[in-house]
Amino acid sequence: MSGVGATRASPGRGVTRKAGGAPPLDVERIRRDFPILSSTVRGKPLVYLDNAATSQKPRAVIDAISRFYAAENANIHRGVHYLSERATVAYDAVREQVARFLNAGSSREIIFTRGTTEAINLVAQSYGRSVLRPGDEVLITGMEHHSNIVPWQLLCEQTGAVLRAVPITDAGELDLDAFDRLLTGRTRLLAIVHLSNALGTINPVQQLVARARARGVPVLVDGAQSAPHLAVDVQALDCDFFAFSGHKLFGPTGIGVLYGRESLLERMPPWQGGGDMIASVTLEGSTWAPLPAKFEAGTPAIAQAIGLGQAISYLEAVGMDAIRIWESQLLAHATERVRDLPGVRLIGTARDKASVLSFVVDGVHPHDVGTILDDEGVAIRAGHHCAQPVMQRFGVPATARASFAFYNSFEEIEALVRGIERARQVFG
Ligand code: 7TS
Repeated sequence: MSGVGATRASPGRGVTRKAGGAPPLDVERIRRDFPILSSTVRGKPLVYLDNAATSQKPRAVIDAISRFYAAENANIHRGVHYLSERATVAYDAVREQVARFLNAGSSREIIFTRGTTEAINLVAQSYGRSVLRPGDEVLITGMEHHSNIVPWQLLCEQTGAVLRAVPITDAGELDLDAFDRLLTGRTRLLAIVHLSNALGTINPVQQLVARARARGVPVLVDGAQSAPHLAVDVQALDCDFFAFSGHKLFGPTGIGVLYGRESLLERMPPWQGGGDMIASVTLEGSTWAPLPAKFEAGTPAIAQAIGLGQAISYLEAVGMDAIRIWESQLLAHATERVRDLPGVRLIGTARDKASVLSFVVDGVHPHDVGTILDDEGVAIRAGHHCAQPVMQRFGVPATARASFAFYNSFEEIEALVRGIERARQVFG
């Protein structure tokens, strides 16, 4: 590993272990690793509850990126010189790290992309376009982010295939009977969100993958929201594709990951052509590089990959299990406090949820809730969350959404509650 990976943050500082028990988080100490969390906005301490949109970055990530540009910058896979070799080693080491993080069988199964959106488009355009015929079906659900809807709509227009969606219940869970009816001999691909960004629902992905694979249907899992909050094991899930974004996982923007089952990736054609993805080029034709390079045309996001590696190291030092426990406590407390406020309706009350609390307040537009909260230094998101079909299903134009990360505290939930109460006083 190059010097890039040698200086690790010490997230372990932020974690204390109790003998015998689960390791609780020392949130105060963790927060000190995230410079932005000690800032003020509009004269108030920042309360950052918009983690589903993007998460904040620990100093380790910020420093790794600036160190790369200050001391190690070079292009990869092409230079014979010292810096290029080091950058190549550092970049390739992150691929190994991601493979371990997801428990992939091999780093050949890890493709770097710009993010979840690009990863899904890659599967649609490479796998989907080469496999789908008129009348074939792609199955999604009614709780997908637009980035797991629109690429399939484009693909269906290109191929004559048909897009179907599993409906959701009033609680925001998948209708599993409908799922069984919609998964048919015509289904060629199932694309399903792991953790819904608009509702917080955790879908029973392992069970759904088993049902799909029993019928020979490959499955893509949109892990944009799950990877930062749940321990992910792609071999246990047995999915064929899994996508996530670096910037939601405490890493930089501009980098994401597509995990793909090697046997499928081997059969898929490239989706973009250019440097680095070829074995040889003549003016008459070209042959492709082996995995994973076949799917990574052009100079990749090198510094961002290195930042992502640091983010994963940080998360692993804190511990995904400890994170899950703390975030469950936060969500349970926030749910209780917000649900009990007069005039508030929660959107998304699934039995299995994580990190997301969506709600509407009687007589107050979600944008007004967001503006009043912003006045108090509380950052939430108000809108359709790029999940318009979810809004249509629940008959609301938008929701207010607080979304949590492991650095959030119970005090911050009180700030959220005070802000919602104020919004009711001002507008209600
Ligand atoms: N899938 C899900 C479930 C998401 O929540 C998002 C982004 C994406 C895909 C797309 O990720 P990207 O990194 O490629 O843009 N979700 C949100 C959100 O909830 N608020 O802003 C972005």
